[in-house]
Amino acid sequence: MRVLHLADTHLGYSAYRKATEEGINQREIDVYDAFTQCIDYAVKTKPDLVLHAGDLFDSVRPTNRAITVAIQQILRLSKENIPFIVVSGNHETPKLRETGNIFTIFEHLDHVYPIHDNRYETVSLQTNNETVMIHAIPQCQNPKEFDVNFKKIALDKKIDYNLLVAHGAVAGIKEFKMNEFNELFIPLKNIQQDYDYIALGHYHMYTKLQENAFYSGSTERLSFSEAGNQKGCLEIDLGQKLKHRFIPVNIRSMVDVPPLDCLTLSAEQIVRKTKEAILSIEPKDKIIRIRLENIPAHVQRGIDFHQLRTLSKTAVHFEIKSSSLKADETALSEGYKMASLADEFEKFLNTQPFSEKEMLLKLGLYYIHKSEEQDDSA
Ligand SMILES: [Mn+2]
Repeated sequence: MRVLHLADTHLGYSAYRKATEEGINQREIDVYDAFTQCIDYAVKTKPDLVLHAGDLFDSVRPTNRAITVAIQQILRLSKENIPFIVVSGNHETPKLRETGNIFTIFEHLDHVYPIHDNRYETVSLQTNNETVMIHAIPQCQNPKEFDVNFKKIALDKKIDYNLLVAHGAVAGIKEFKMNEFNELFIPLKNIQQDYDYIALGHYHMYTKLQENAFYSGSTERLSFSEAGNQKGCLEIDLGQKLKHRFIPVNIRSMVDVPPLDCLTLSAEQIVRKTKEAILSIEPKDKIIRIRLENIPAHVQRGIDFHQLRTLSKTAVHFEIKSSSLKADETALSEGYKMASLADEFEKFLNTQPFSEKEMLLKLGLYYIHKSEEQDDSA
């Protein structure tokens, strides 16, 4: 029996400002494309079933476009008679039950099994004379409810395969968490039962937890912390011995350049090194982050950030994160006392190269006093 396992497709996610010619956010399109590639693979290779371990959508109320993409792609599986079992993840599960789950729109599609009602459900199928039971645990309202659901699981030893599909952060020696406020933890003991396969979602990095348990990871890179990860889905062969194969999708390059320590560098050196980094990346169509750390305050002012941005304008997204020297910051906050707004304004004006300082000072003070009078009378 062959199973395709995917998770964390986050349909409806968008980021950065770059838009397509049609005016749609480029990253939103990228995310749809990655999901579509997984469905392409399923349609081509016809697995016995497809498991989606949650966070199909990025939010509780996905846009019409995200819903349309989901329906279109899931219908392709349905038409091929490929069962699709999907559990609701923390991103699409509403905090209040009365909001209703978007997964209800899948309820009347043939061969589609959306599991979203905050409770353990099973799906029993028969394919090629083999029987399989899928134990599915969606996101729940709280950790206690989640735990109670795991305790309800009963494996059926009479059938050929028992599979588990769940969404959450497995916690044992290491925690596979995303640091999201509503994430739920799956104690390692809950996945050490006698399952033939455990399909997990939530953690975005493709990870083998044990012989029979995997996170397939997300299908696109949703933050710079995922810059180095390959993305895709997992093909599982459940024969005498479990075989797994990672199926990579073709996605946009994301480059997170290792931070540059600028403590002892001049502005010119920083610009030169950053230029070199940009040119070696070949920015076109890529997503790039460059971090400049510990820049002394007086050096920071001499860096031509505009010039560096121009060099990378063919990128889909380019950001320079610069942090000034920590020591400077503390010195400022300890030794610095804020004077009155009028005094601060006068001091500031004296540092500026304007020729009509007298007039600006008079005008500025007039408005400051007027505003303070208003505050007093309010
Ligand atoms: Mn999640």
